[in-house]
Amino acid sequence: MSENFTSPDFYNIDELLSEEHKLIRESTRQWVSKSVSPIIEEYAQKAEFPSHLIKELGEIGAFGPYIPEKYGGAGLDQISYGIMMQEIERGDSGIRSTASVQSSLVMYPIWKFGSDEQKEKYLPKLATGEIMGCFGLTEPDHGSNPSGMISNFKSHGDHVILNGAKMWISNSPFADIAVVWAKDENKRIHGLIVERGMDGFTTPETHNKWSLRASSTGELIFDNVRVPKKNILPGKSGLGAPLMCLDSARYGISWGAIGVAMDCYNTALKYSLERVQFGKPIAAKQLQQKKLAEMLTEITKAQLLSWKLGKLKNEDKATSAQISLAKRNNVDMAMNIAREARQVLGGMGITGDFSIMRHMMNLESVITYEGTHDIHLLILGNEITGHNAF
Ligand code: TGC
Ligand code: FAD
Repeated sequence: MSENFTSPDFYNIDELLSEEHKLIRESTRQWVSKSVSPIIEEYAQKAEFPSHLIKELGEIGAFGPYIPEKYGGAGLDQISYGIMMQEIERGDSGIRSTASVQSSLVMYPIWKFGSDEQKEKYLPKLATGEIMGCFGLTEPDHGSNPSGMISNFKSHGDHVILNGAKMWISNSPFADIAVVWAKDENKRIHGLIVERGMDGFTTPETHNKWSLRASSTGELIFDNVRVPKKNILPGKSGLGAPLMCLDSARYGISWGAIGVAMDCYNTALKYSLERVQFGKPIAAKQLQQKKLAEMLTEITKAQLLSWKLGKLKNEDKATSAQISLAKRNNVDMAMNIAREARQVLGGMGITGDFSIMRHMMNLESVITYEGTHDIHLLILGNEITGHNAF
């Protein structure tokens, strides 16, 4: 990855960005080039999360960019949030995961559905990274269908008793708090803030991943955990509450995927200009040019999609189905570009000397989490036809 990375901008999309957007992009890009790119391959090879980046992510404003400043956020717009996710995911999807879980899945629900006391207690510390959070929705037997969840709590004086298990939870092994979704005695879903150290609450790590190796993933186990009632998010209940958080995170992923695609495209372009076979750079061969031309076409379409979605989000007009379309399209686009770019590099493409193979493996998680590729198709199918085919 080049120190002086310049993003492809074939349609002058920069004209659609404000000076502030471009400054945010430049500063995030510089941070990624300085702090992420040089170390990330080594951490991925070791399957270790680079925890020293947490403080720096807080310093560059990657935790809660659109959360109001009075709660420690940066008070920026949705396009700024997207641009930050794009630049961070250019470095690695796992680092973007950490930023988007903290922002969209932990800070967002506390900000949107939390009490004043919860907001004041948690948001400023989450914004700096002094404390880290995770989001527990998926269960061993309920992934695409979270409404079937069995995690539950029963009232017990000023506490509730929480039981159940969550699986595939980003950052759970080191998180200080977990925003957990569970059913009350009436089978209504609520969000609860569970703190590390509460008796009966454990977070075993998930090992042997070939994807998102520089991100820490684990379980959340609740064995009669006593959670104070004041830790329940009072502002919204029902499945719609966690789905609103997912809308915010899925939007950020639509931008993040563009960052991965840009990095793969740039790496393939540079390599194809330098690699000589049959007496010429392979960039002079029609088949390689087809790959590069199609990559640039797809990146350009994705850029326009996410930018327009960001405008709609700024106006609070983006629908869930529009967000599904962008997440689904852009992650698929990035996967196809990573595969093609890997081939442009021939054998070198499989090594850790280049970022492409790591990106490609990471994308296998990104296309699965936050709603699988097929679930987003079904969300669109439902929107178009009015028939729920889940
Ligand atoms: P359904 O009956 O359609 O809806 C239930 C209630 O929710 C409302 N609703 C929404 N509200 C806000 N935002 C949305 N996007 C909403 N979608 C639906 C809906 O109106 C209804 O409200 P009400 O008042 O009538 O009760 O629900 P369903 O059970 O049929 O499921 C719909 C489906 C399949 C789309 C949903 O379950 C789904 O999206 N499944 C995928 C699960 C998923 O994405 N899990 C992600 C887990 S978190 C994660 O992966 C983090 S990775 C993080 C990282 O590392 O970056
Ligand atoms: P399943 O739901 O079992 O799906 C298996 C296959 O069946 C998929 O291809 C799916 O598309 C398909 N399928 C399912 N239903 C239908 C249907 N109705 N029609 C047709 N096909 C269908 N979750 C969290 O809550 N918090 C996190 O922080 C988090 N982080 C994650 C990090 C990683 C690295 C990974 C891999 C996952 C993470 N997840 C997290 C979980 C993720 O959201 C789920 O893996 C995802 O929602 C899919 O659920 P599942 O794995 O149980 O697959």
